[in-house]
Amino acid sequence: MTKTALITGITGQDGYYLSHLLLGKGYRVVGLVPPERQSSVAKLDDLAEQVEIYSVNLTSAEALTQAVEQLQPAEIYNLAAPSFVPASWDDPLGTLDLITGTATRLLSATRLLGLPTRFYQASSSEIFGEVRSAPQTAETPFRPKNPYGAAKLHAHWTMVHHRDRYGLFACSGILYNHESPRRPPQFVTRKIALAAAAIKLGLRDRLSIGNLEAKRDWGFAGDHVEAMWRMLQADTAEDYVIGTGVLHTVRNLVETAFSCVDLDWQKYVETDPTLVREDEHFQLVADPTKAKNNLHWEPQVSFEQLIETMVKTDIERLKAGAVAAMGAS
Ligand code: G4F
Repeated sequence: MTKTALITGITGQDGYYLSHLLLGKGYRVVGLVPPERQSSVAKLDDLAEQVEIYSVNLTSAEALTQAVEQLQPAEIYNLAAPSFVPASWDDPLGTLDLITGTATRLLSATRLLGLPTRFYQASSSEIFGEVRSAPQTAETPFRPKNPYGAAKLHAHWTMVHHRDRYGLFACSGILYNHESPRRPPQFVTRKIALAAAAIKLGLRDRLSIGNLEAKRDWGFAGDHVEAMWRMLQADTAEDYVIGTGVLHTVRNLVETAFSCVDLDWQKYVETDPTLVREDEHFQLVADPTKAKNNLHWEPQVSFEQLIETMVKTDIERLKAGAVAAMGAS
């Protein structure tokens, strides 16, 4: 029988790669997209015709319950979130409501309807925040440092409560940074890839960046969504950290991207103190051993391959006039 997968946040980067994976496995894929965001369905490109889109207000418990009842999904992937971390300082309450509220409403719907639906909660390394040890596992203490991380942690605990108290098959994937050519340009990998491509083509001449010494565990989004699916196929519902286990600096990222187009980054890159975030001395890096052992999951795409693909894709897009040369700052 065809399995139905319900995805919130389907029009984002991860929604695209997850839909692609699930369609390839024969799932019926249904995305819940708020009425005011229907135009974003075009971002699914070639997949837009292959998935079903339901127009549903994610802040309405009634609407979400109706959708779950009607669709009886085998799996729910709750990916919806405003994902740019600095923006969460501008709207802490809106961030909390979308992230925690949607998780809570979906978990409650599943429980109240008594369905055997398996539930994936998109969590984030931002829940670890001010870490005192590296690398991190799912057992590492949580000390979020911003409203985004706090909201993701609240959603994580809500999921744990539903698993413990009501026996739902629910899990969190605590994902580290995961990137692709589909990443919006305000995120640092895409910002740098797009700038390197545009400078190579003579479309701009500078890149302003924040802290060059900031470090992240950057992986490929296509690899990370595979881990989401594997978590829901496991015998037991458990939480996993998902990352490469390797830290790189923003400086490494810039060097790698500019070397893909044979440019000396130091001639083009300037630092802008207004883009530097406070408190970034923490080493957010995954220990993916549990995912390797239990889920047989390992990242397939290296940091260098990822950045090269992003830069080359942006060169092709710029040549085709399919993207503006200036990304967000
Ligand atoms: O690309 P970023 O903006 O991603 P960030 O804040 O780490 O968050 C991403 O990953 C999290 C973990 O998976 C997710 F929860 C979250 O939703 C999102 O997907 O910044 C990456 C690093 C930071 O250390 C930042 O300070 O790059 C540093 N950085 C340095 N210069 C910059 C810049 N980041 C941005 N966006 N722009 C800069 O000019």
